[in-house]
Amino acid sequence: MRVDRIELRLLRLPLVHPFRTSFGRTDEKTFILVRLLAGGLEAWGECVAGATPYYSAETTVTAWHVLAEFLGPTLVGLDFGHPREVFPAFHAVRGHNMAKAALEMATWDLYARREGQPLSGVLGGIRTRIASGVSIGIQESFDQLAAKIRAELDAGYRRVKIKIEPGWDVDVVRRVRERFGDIPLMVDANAAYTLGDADHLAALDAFGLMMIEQPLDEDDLTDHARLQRRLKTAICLDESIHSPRTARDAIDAGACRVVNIKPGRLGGFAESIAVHDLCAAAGLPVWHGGMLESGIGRVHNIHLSALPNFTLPGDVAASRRYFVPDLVEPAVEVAPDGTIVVPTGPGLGVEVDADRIARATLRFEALAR
Ligand code: OSB
Ligand code: MG
Repeated sequence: MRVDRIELRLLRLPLVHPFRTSFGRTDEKTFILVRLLAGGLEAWGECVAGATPYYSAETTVTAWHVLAEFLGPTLVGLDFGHPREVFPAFHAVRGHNMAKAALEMATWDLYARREGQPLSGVLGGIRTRIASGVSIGIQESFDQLAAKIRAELDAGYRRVKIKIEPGWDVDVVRRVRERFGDIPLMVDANAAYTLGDADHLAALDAFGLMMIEQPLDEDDLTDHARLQRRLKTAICLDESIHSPRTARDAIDAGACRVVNIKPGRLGGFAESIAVHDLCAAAGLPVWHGGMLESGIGRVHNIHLSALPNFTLPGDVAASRRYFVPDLVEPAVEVAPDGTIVVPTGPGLGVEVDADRIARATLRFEALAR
């Protein structure tokens, strides 16, 4: 298989609701889409690098640079039999997993379309529907948070994750439990704490959380292991897990009991499947994270979530929480039972709306063989 042409587009889309975490606030989404053309077929990928380097080191500007100057030329020069050969072909480029993933995931879409199979089928998915949860940002007040939780539970979502930071944590969780009882609840700190906060975080043990996500620094497996020994609540790692090797090291160190898989953070689907399989073998459940993706990245995530060890509801939710209209037809919807259907058509299995993409495009570049 050879890619004839790669198109890069930088898009900006307003978010339906601003999203605030311990690392910052997002009002609009700036991101790169990649489109591959090969043998009369087209395929799509979405880069999850953001406008700012606060979740990870990559940004839309670094990703564009690495895609246009290094990864794009490598991919157009590559004759590959299967998309699992693509990530290894990018080996000479250190890091830049989000840029790598955008192209790699598009090659899986291309391969699936060529095979006439849904993307989930070529990835090894077994589910026809996936369980959906929501990630709720830091709010101005508890009442505002409670209103959001009420609306998401009413929409059917199967688990609620709330973002925490110092000053918006134990008391908020206590009040959520008082108001909503025994709902499936977890928290995400996005690395806002240090091991010195261990006693404070241990106060969360009283509330029966499903897990606490990424309490400490991205590169600190050792302190996560110390903290995990101190807590009854399971630690889930997000930012820390950027390769199958870091997943193995985290598991061996006892740094977590659950793993959040985001293909953008891991460099694509092949590496995500490797982490999925490694966690399954070690007896750790995984779930699919989200990066406020447009419909294109969102549908990629839905297909990967169909793999067997995605046993916990993920952050992959309905389009209407993020973008109205979305870039795909039909938009992603959540059923009243909190599930999302895995599309069954070839590749992504949804239509991409070229006009909406054109209207949101700020920058364009094409690379050809
Ligand atoms: O930590 O999971 C995270 C969004 C952007 C960056 C990091 C994270 C998130 C989310 C939102 O939690 C998940 C979503 O709704 O897409
Ligand atoms: Mg997270």
